[in-house]
Amino acid sequence: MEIIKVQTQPFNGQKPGTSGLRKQVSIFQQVHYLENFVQSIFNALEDFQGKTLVLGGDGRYHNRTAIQVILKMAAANGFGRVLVGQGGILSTPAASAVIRKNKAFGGIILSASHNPGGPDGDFGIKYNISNGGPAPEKVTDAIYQITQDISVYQSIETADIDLDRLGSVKMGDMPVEVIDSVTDYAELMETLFDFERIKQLFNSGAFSMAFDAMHAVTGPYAKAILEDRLGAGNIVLNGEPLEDFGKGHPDPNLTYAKELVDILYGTNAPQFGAASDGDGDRNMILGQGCFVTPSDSLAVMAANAHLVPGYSQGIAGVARSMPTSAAVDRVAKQLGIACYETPTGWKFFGNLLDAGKVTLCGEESFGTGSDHVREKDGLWAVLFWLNILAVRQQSVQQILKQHWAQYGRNFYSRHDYENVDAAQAKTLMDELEAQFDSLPGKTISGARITFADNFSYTDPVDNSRSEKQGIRIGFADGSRIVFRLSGTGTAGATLRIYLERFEANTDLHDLDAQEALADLIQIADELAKVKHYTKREQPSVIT
Ligand code: G16
Repeated sequence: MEIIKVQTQPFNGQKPGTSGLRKQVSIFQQVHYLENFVQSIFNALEDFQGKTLVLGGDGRYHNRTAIQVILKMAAANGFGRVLVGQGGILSTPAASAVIRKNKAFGGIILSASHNPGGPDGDFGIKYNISNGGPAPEKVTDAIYQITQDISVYQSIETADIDLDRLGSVKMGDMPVEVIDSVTDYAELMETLFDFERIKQLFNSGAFSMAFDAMHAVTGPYAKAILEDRLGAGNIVLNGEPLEDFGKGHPDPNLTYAKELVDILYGTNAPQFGAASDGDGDRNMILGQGCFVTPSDSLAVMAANAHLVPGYSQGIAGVARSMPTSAAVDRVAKQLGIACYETPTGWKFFGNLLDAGKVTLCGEESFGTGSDHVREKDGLWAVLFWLNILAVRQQSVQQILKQHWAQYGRNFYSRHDYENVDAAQAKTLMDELEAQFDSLPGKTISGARITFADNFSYTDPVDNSRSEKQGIRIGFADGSRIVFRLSGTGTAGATLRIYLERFEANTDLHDLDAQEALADLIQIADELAKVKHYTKREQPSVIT
């Protein structure tokens, strides 16, 4: 096998964001762009020679091309073998499961998650370590450093392999195994959930569901697990993965999964609805005419984990990202278990999960997961809910209402201003921060501010420190407004405003969240001059 060394020059801006490097496809298509980043990943790693790499992506445009490039570079750089999903497909949680099951050295996942795909859409790449989870900041920082002065990458000259044929082939001297994308993952799910009981629920004749795969990666997984193994019937919508996601925006929320939302809020709605995103790690949970916020979903899961076989022995602790509502904190308190608050980004849960400090974790950004893998997991969350529904024999709405009655309701909403001017968004954040000293003690529209800070986090396992993870404004009644700039967008800046208010009074639990949070929405605008800096009258997405 002849290794070729290709001279190259650094590209600006190859800095991984909240979850890997995400850019427009046209940027990734520049000569050497992908190669530079892949070589920088390899250069940042040590002692991987002869070891196994897992490789797969969400099937978006450029996925197949990138996989062939990475295979050749993996061979030239000395990996022992690569496990690649059939057709280049592996959902993010499935990739995590394959890394763990095969004790691989690590994995490369090609995805821009919920961002649109196609020639005019986005592409992305991230590295996962041997625990199956996203590389921690010290690794992504090292990768970025290397991208800034890279001058050569290694590859081999050889024909592409057939990604659609299962089995072992060689890329140069390196074996490549094309594996079934679903099997390992489906088997793992069977060890966690009561498949028999869920089957009975589907067979009862009184229960049906709709699952929206949004033409993204979960189609084959949902068909294999929900339709074939659990006998749910024909319940998968948009189940064929398409390179441009059918020109949709594969983000499972009330705005972008409108087709599913209309079904669940329409006449003859099924009892349960769910959707997942581009790479299968996010989930949205719906009942008949009812939406479960991701923050509430995490809390309900924690409170009902004892009903689910994989978790019935008890959960060690829970973790949530800082902007996620404190609903799960209340459950943790009642269960007498620890609750950790981390910065946004699944990578921050890795150490807590590895150390056995937490079993369940979740984020307001439609992510929930557990220690079964080291990524958030969309279908896992759907199965978790199905297991709860099968045991409790109640509707989603009943379960939610009883939950609020027991723990109180954390009214919650996130307002996104997408693709606003980046400089203006930064000024908004800077000006907010400049007010920190004067805010505590101040009363705005009847609400007294008790604290204002920029969240920082010290990892309790390795003591690593992460600063400036989002501006928090806290109020005397426990309400909270959080301001953050997204780390996953690729155009302009996306401002996220997270609003939360606790309500103990059951009589008020049926209020619409936007109504219950109206005062805070007004205060957020006043404090940060949101309309002024974003030049928008309304958020682009409300969840
Ligand atoms: C990624 C991260 C999540 C994070 C989300 C939103 O999700 O893995 O941990 O919550 O981005 O991040 P931001 O608010 O910075 O846009 P995904 O599904 O895009 O990989």
